Amino acid sequence: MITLYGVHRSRALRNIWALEEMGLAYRLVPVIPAFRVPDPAAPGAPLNTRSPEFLKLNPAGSIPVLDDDGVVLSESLAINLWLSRRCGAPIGTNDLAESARFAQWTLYAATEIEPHSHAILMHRVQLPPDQRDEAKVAAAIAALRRPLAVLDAALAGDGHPVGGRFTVADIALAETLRYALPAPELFEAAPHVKAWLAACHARPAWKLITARREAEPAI
Ligand SMILES: N[C@@H](CCC(=O)N[C@@H](CS)C(=O)NCC(=O)O)C(=O)O
Repeated sequence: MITLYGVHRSRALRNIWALEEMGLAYRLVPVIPAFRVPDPAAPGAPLNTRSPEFLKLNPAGSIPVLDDDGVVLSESLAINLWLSRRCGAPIGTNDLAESARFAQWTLYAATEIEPHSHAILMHRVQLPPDQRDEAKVAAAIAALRRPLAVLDAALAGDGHPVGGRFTVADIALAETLRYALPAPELFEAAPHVKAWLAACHARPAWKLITARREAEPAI
């Protein structure tokens, strides 16, 4: 049995997306980021990332965590790489070379894209207005121009980063790039990326999980 600890309004969304695309049965245990809970240590507080029982699962104190029949993993993108082996094609793979390419693009997403796209999301959307810094947004946009050009060229071939089909590599890239959407000028300069991301977001699994995400309480 697969258990995923997290909520849709978090990086667990990329694992929920993969699980839905793969058609794997799973149980979702809501664990809320502690910073959204007014008093995370209060008796009766909802299960959160500072709850002692959750810290036993992930001492790093962050969601998501996956428990797949006793294989307990943290790090959202590593979880999707595990799932890709577990379920095989078409979303995953059991082919060694393809698996390496999934890792390549997943690490590219984690190291070259997410730090900058996350800065855009924070400073254009999530932080209170008095804490936003447009200089940080400008630096993040500048840093993302090359990765977007690299991905644009990769997508110009068969429309996907790996294997000519939608895979966990698409999920890693789409979910990290989504944070940069508040900087639309980046996507205007990368037309293949823009069209590919729209196609990712037109998928039935994405529509299902974003509807659930909207219905989820804001804390
Ligand atoms: N690199 C980690 C980041 C996990 C992470 O930062 N999760 C956030 C929610 S999106 C969290 O749990 N924050 C809770 C906290 O900092 O207490 C991953 O991709 O899984």
